[in-house]
Amino acid sequence: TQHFNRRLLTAAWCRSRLPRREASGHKGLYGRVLAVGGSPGLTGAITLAATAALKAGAGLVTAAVPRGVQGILAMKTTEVMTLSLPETPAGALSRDALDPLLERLAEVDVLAIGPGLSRDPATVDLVKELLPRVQVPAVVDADALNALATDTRVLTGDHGPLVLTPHPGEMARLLGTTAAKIQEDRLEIAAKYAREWQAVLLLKGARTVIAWPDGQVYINPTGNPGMATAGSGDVLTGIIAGLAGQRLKPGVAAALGAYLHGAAGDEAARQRGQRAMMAGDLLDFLPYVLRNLE
Ligand code: NPW
Ligand code: AMP
Ligand code: MG
Repeated sequence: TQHFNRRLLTAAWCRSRLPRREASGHKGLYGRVLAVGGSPGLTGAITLAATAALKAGAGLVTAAVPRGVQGILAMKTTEVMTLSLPETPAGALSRDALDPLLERLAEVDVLAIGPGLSRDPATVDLVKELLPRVQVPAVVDADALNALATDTRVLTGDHGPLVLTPHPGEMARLLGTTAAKIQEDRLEIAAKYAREWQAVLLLKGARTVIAWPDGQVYINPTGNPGMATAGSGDVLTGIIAGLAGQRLKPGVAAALGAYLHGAAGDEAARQRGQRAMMAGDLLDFLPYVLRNLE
């Protein structure tokens, strides 16, 4: 058995780590976020993630998407900027998106990648070539995790600071096992692979586990089953990226993000009910959760 410290996240812990808003602050100070994802049929995921990053306090957010869905993103969002990238015949990001992405990454503070990206083989190759070359903190979710599951050498090799946010199904793909096996041993598995991959590993589901590469493990008490709804995880990805953009360490951004996301879900459940609530409601209630925690 391995050794790790486990702690339940508290409001006090989170409050003391909320990024400050300096009187003389400007948007560059609060972080430039590049959110990469989206494909035909999955445009909501990247919209939710990019919007969540802004609502969590990021200064500037750009959604980098395949050319064919750029207009859709621009229509669905207002404050989010868009970057149009080369696409495959199926409309997913192509390998040719690598250079423009690397160019833009030189100008941002944090990357979020995966929501709605699709599992197109060309996109899978793109993710595996891109991630080892990213130096800013990267929040890796959804189909970007599925891409890494085809070859986990990206995780065992040299890489910049990573926050991996798998749900049990995605974690099972990364490890070549079943979601049921992951659920049997959530804490131990999260702690083990955070160490092994030297990444912050946030394992989603009721009582989300946030494991740091140094062996510390946090458990999130907020959230409810109303959050088992389409796009819920995409909102979490954006919140964490938005917090990391405000210069929080990746492990702190992940833990605080999970807490705020769950608290927004709890407020959404209180006001709208667990059955009816949707991922967009988490965006609606995040401002109140942030304000009340201050
Ligand atoms: P089962 O068989 O259902 O029980 P996928 P996805 C399992 C985008 N989205 N405990 C689950 O198991 C995402 O961003 C776009 C146990 C199933 O096998 C991605 O890009 C939306 N098992 C893409 O769609 C809104 C669990 O995992 C598998 C589990 C696909 O993402 C929706 C399902 O995972 C979506 O966010 C748990 N707690 N949780 C949009 N509006 O644009 C999950 N599983 O196949 O990776 O599908 O998560 O929907
Ligand atoms: P995803 O499957 O990527 O959309 O992520 C789902 C999000 O909803 C994660 O943040 C989960 O932790 C959260 N969630 C799903 N089901 C529950 C639950 N029963 N209790 C608390 N949080 C949940
Ligand atoms: Mg998801």
